[in-house]
Amino acid sequence: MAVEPVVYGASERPPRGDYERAHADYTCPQNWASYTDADHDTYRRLYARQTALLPGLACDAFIEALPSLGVRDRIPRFEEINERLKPATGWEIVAVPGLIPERPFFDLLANRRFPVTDWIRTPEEFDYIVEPDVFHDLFGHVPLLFNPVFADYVQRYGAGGLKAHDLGAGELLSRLYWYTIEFGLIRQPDGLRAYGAGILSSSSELKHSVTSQHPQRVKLDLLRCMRTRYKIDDFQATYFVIDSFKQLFDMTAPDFAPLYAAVRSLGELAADESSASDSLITLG
Ligand code: HBI
Ligand code: FE
Repeated sequence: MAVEPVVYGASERPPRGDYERAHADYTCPQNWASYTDADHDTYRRLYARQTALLPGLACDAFIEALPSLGVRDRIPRFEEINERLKPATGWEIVAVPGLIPERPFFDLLANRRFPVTDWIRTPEEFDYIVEPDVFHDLFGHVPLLFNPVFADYVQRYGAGGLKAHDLGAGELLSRLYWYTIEFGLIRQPDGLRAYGAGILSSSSELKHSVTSQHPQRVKLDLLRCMRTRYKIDDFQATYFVIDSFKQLFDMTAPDFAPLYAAVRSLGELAADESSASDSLITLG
């Protein structure tokens, strides 16, 4: 099927996957047999490198859930993960050819179906890739879907996204996705840790997000977050910090429509801009 370019973050990019194979809801078969030995080896090497970096930087809930992905020496079959995931939190992962348009994306999340890109980066892209590939989606996003409270937040996010899309506020909600599900930090009793998939699947941003003095870290406030633009191809200049997944779930219970109006009247903030009302989180 012909597919319109997907707005992912602030830029439109031609989609990379094979969308001809996608159904109307953009899901497609994983086609596990099509992975090459090089693909499986890339996954194995990415998994090994990333797990070695987690202690002291990734949140406890992620480290605890990671083994639920199962095999680590090859790309897992999605149905193998679903056999464990569905009973755990009612979620299942579905294969997609890559980035998909906003509305079908929100619709999948609202129905506890997480879209996982079916292709993996080339060995030359080992250290960095802008678009999400199967390693980013599986390693970064799927483990926390085994955590009941976080899994409920992602479903609530999807439902909110559908409403936002119909109100023309999809970009504002994509900022909430960006600064929580992709790049969120959480304060644990033993210190700051990462829970965002974009950080957890990055060999360089994981340490940076939790230990660097350079970025600002702001206590998550929905309005502040939705006012804040983001960069998709560099470390974040601002990270938003929560104290628990329950806090994240509870704060997204009310209707977002008043927030959209407030963003419009207060105006937007650049990714590295600070705001007088920020509650800053300092290191150490
Ligand atoms: N599509 N497959 C996929 N994965 C994403 O994370 C994704 C997407 N489409 C749009 C999107 N994310 C963001 O713009 C959301 O905030 C809507
Ligand atoms: Fe992602």
